[in-house]
This record gives sequence, C-alpha cells and structure tokens, in this order.
Amino acid sequence: MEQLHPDTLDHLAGAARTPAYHRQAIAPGIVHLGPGAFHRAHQAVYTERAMEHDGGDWGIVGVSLRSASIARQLNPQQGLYSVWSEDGEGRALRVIGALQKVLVASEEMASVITALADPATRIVTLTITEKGYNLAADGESLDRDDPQIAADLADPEHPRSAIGVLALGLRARLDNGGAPLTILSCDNLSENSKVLHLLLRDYLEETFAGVLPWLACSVTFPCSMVDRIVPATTPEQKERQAMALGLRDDGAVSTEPFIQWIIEDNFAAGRPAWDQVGVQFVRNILPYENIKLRLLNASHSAIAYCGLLAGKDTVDAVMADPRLRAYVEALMAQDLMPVLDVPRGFDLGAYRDDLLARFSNPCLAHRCAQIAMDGSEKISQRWLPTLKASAAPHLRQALAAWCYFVLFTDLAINDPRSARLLELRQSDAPVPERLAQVLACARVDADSMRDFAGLYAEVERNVDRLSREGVYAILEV
Ligand code: CS2
Repeated sequence: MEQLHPDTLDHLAGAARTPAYHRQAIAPGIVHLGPGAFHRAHQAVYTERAMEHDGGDWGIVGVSLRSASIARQLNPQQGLYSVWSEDGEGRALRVIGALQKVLVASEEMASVITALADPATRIVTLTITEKGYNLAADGESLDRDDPQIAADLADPEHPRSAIGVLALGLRARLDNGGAPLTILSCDNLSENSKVLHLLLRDYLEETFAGVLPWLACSVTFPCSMVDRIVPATTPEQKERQAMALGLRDDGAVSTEPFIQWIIEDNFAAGRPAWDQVGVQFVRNILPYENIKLRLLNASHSAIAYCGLLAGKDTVDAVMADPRLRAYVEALMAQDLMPVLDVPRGFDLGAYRDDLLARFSNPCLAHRCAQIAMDGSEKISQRWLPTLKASAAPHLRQALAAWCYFVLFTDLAINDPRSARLLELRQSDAPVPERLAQVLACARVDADSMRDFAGLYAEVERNVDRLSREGVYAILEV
C-alpha cells in the first residue's frame, strides 16, 4: 500500500478531510517538545484549524527528546498524519498538515537549539508528561537527585532533560537577539507553565544565570488546560485508518470527538487564531484546571487501578460494569465534586455527565494499563489535593487499589519510580512498612497531609480486605 505523503494526497480514498490551506507556503512558528499522540490529536489539530481559518506562519517543528521512533514515522510522510475521531454516534477522519517535521534532540541537538533560537519561533509548547518536569518532592522545585537533572547541571552544554534543552535554547535565543517568546505547557500538571517557569529559573540560576533578566521581561508562561482522550494507537487501528485512507499512515492517531483547550491569554509574540476555532482564553485558569485534573484525571486513575484489579482491560469495560460504574459515580459525586471551586456559570453536573459518557465511549478502547502508568507522579497531581481537603472515602479506596496494584500483583509497573516500587513489591519487610513507603513515592506522607495517620490506617485496612475479598468488596458504597 502507498504511504501517506504530500505527493500521494490526491490518491486518498474518499472521506478524509485534508489541509485546506497552502501547506508549502507555511513557515514554522511553533516548536513543540513531545510530539506524541496527544499533541497530534490536540494542539496540532487546533493549530491546523487556526491556519485554515486565518492563515499565519504557525507550522510546528516537533522535538522528541530521546526516541527517534516518532521522527521515523512522520518524517517520511513530511509530517502528514491522520486523526480518526469516533464515538457511538459518529466518526471523522482528517489529515493534518500543521506538523512540518520532527527533530530528535539526542541525535541533532544543534538543529533543536537553532529552532529554539530562531526569532520566527514565537511559541514553544510542551507535552512531556508529568514526569518530564523532574519536580522534587516539594512539588515546586527541581529534583536535583534525578540523575538526568544532575548530569545536565554538571554539563549544561549537553543536556538531556527537557528543562536542560529549553535552557540551552533560551541562552542561544538571547545570543541571537533575544526575540520575545511564549512557553506554553500542555501537560496535566497544576499551574503547568508557572511550575515550568519556576523550574527553569531554578536551573538557569545554576547554569546560564545571564539569561534570567531577559527571561523575566521577554518570555511569558501562560498556563493551560488541555483535554482530549487519546489512547495509544494499536496496530488494528492503524490498519483501519489505512483502509479508510487508502494509504498507509505510520503516524495515525485515534481519539474521541470531544476536544477542549483553555489558556491564559498572555502571549509575548502573537499566536495562531486559536480563539477563532474553539480555544477559550481566560484570565485565571486555576478553577478550570482543577476541575479537569481533580475530576476527569482523578476518576481516570481510580478507574485504571480498580479496573485492573477487577480484570478489566479498558475504561469503557469498567463503565459497563454496574458495580464499578456505581463506584465511579459515587467517587465523583461524594468525594471529588464537593471540594471543587467552580467558576460562576460553569455547570459541573453537565460536565460530570459528559465525562461519564466519554468514559463509556466503546470506540476508544482506552486501556487501563495506559492510564495506570506513572502513578507516583499522577497521584500527587490528581488525588492529593482532594485527599488533603476532605475525608474522601472512595478516593482512599482508590489509593488502596494503587498500593495493592504495586505491592501484591504482578501487573507491569511503568513509572519513573519503577525501580523503587519493584523493590518494595519484592521485599519481605513487614507490609505496613512497605505500604508507607509506596505512599511516600506518591508524596502521600505526614509532610503533605495533616491526617496522614488516619488515612494510612484506612488504606492499610482496605489493602488487607482487598487481599482477602477482592476489589469489589472494598468498593461497596
Ligand atoms: C489520562 C489522560 O493517561 C492518563 O493519565 O488520565 O491522559 C487523559 O486521557 C487526558 O488528560 C484527557 O484529556
């Protein structure tokens, strides 16, 4: 089968929409760190729509920090790929042209730095996942114990971390005339760009301190809330997309019809016409971000761990099980929703109903194991604020499910603290000792919580009950 490429676009079979602007004439304006499936189904789609609507040189240069796999998929297609969106009611297929190429920092650092220093680059966006920020246990400073950060601080001219690459790029940009820049995090982190700003400053103080005065006056860090459920693309889905396109697409992504992006309007050097194509701009992102992280993502992680322990493979399979669904509904209504600060006019009930429908989408096949990844980082962002704010009995059950998953199953642990978690799984130290240490890996400890002793006792009880009676027993409401 022929491969998707600008030269084969006119061989497309039927229904797919293609870029409705003169793609060859577009110059790059955005550098994006982490061009994985989520970026391709979210920010790139909005940028595509904005360029269709209003033109502008906002082509995207993707940067993978280490792995060359995305570059190998997309560069032979000159950045083209297709997005399939589907729920029980409809389906759409669209070829996106906004991404122009993908660089791999570990192989072509000079090109990455040139792109960051280029005045034509006016926005840097990031989807590097929670762990990509290398946050220390205090949740706001740089984790100097992280081997990558330690290595970058010792040799900042040859960085490997996202922070290190950005810092080197900023220094080059200043040397290149210091054109203003917006750095926009699109990760599921509370106050994402603000945190990134703090981390960068921390790092720059020890490496290129001369950049700091310019950073303060020429670089902005608007926070943003991103939302679209994007499962990892399976071989079967690639096949389905190829059949529909009539062309092989190595960069195919599939998702749901829903898409949302809310951003603080604080751009240093312009932006695509995102406001014309559905992106919402607000002064204070915090309430929106909290609603998304502490309701959608918090429930997602609970679904993932409880679902895995119940033998469910996907989120929609969890939602189709009446007892698990009742648990998710109770978790939302009784634990998560009551402690949210809701902006005036925001209909939280309707938002919850939409979430339940989105989680039940049978076309997504969103795997619990995908969401279960990186739990030690996600839990502190998604669960900790609610655990601190209230008794949250259902969330405590989910926390017990995570601990049980880590300590007493042989399910794969894919986590920045995998080594430590696996050591705890295999250790023969007494269970209470190991439990407390698992919780500490997710920053759930006496330093972060007033009533840690109470929470701990309950988690311990639930873990014990789980091992005797199974997950359904502890979830009974
Ligand atoms: C999920 C998110 O994998 C996960 O941890 O909770 O990726 C989620 O699908 C997105 O944030 C939805 O916008």
